[in-house]
Amino acid sequence: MGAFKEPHGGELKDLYLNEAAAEKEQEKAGDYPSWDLTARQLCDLDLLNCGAFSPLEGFNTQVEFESICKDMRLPSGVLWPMPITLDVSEEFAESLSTGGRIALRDPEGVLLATMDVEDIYRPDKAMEAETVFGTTDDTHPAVAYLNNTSGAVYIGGKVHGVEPQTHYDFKLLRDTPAEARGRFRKLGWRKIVAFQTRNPLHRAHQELTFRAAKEVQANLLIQPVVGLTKPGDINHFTRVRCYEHVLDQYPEQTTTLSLLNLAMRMAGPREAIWHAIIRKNYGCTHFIVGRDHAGPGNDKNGNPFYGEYDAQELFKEHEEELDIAMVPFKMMVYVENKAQYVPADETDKDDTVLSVSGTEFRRRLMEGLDIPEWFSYPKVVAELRKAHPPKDKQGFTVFFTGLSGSGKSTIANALMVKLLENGGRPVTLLDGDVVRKNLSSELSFTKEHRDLNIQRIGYVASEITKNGGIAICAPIAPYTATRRFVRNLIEPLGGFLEIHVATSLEECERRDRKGLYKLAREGKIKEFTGISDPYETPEHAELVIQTEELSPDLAAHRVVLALESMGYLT
Ligand code: PPS
Repeated sequence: MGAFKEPHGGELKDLYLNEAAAEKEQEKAGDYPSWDLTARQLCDLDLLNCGAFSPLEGFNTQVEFESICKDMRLPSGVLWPMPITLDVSEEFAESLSTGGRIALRDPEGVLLATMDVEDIYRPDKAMEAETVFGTTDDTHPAVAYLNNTSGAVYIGGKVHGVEPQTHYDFKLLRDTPAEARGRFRKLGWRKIVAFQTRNPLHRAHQELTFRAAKEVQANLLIQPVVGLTKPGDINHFTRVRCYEHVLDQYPEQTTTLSLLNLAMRMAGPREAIWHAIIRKNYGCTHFIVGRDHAGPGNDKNGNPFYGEYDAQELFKEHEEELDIAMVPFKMMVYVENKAQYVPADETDKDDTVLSVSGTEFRRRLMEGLDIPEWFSYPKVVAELRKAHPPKDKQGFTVFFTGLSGSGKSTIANALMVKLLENGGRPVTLLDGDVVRKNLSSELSFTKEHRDLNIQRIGYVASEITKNGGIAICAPIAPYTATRRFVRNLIEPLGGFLEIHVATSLEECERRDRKGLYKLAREGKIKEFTGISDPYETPEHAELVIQTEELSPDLAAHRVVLALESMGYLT
């Protein structure tokens, strides 16, 4: 690594056609078979087109794919650790033959690129999982993706970029490698150390990155991933606002921020090498590799997929030929008595070392508890709190289920009034009857239609919950699997409380408020729940209400108490 290496060196494979050629390709593309790119493929194509994946010139052919999987190299011998493949469905593959071209489009149908069909092949996915990710355990998100999401056939061939993808957010923070190199050149930056991240940055990260830059006398590029990261990560909109606050903490003119539209694979050591090659393409001379770089978490036995420092070791093996130097990440800890961060291996034995784990940080955020100033910056914490309000500010769904006439609607109405009296959040009641009149007026009471009805209710409730409101649902919802579907849809977005209104069939029939049971017994209403259609009793409801013992008012009060004890109401 030359000490004053120009940051703008190294050949970039920019795959975009010139304007005239792109126009011609646009005209011809109407006749090509057309493929709508998946979210991951959109990211891959974006980085292929702009040269971030140089020296790749397209999606991997079978020879390239197998060579990358087995040897971590392209057939030419050049180091490249990650297969970049275009997976498609069987049907689409059947419509193709080698020698032709296909059109690659975004979800709106905009033509982004065309591609030569050089190769159509069925990958050995078990081999891919084993060689690239070191496991076939689909707790690994990329293995799960391989097994459950990606198509059975891969298409390989050169890509011809027609139009860059439109990004509507943070436009000024998105750079192609050529633009970043140009920026560095303009600034006179000759040594640049890149920091890759998929998480919000706190004080320890600022200390660490700044120290890393000082250590190698380089400027700093914070380059967070805004494409696809690990499922469950904080969305990039929130993170970017946080990064902008952290940027103010570095001395002026030392550090810059640029977003990378990468679809991460969480492949640990191989991913570190891949990240470094991308950063070299961006004109960086150094790359920070930390503990458990791009780690996917634990496997199904609770053990980490990769060793803590495997990524650093693999990097070291290839550092020479990578032509970008590694700056190994030093864990920084806060020493209270010195009121400063120091590398974990440089503390004295009498030091009081403070730490907040990621899990503890998330817990404090979720519960609205104090986050100490030594841990993060107030502006960062404020952004995170806005995006992840404590439970008493989050949306939630109360999902009543029970037989017709069990009292669901009455209790749901009483609950709605109590919640409105409480104030603070908008309340929407999705009552069975009312939904059937509006949202599901064309549906019957077959199993298929009942499921569709509940899925629609679940979808509306999930949107309300996501946006901080309260949804009260009161359908019969007789099937366990469909109720579980709704729970799974909503739980990641806010609270979910399933309440079984367990009035017995005999009591419902005795009350027969709408006269429906009589008609059902007479066979005048078919597929009537409890009479001629099943009701699967909930086994995991948060609350069971016996209306024979409880007035609607008291039942609604019990729900309020349950919501309070779960933290959703104060
Ligand atoms: S489901 O199974 O959840 O889709 O049912 P749901 O939409 O909640 O049903 C709403 C009301 O439809 C009336 N009704 C019937 N219920 C059950 N089975 C049959 N065949 C049927 N036909 C009409 C019934 O009054 C339901 O209202 P509630 O409020 O539950 O009494």
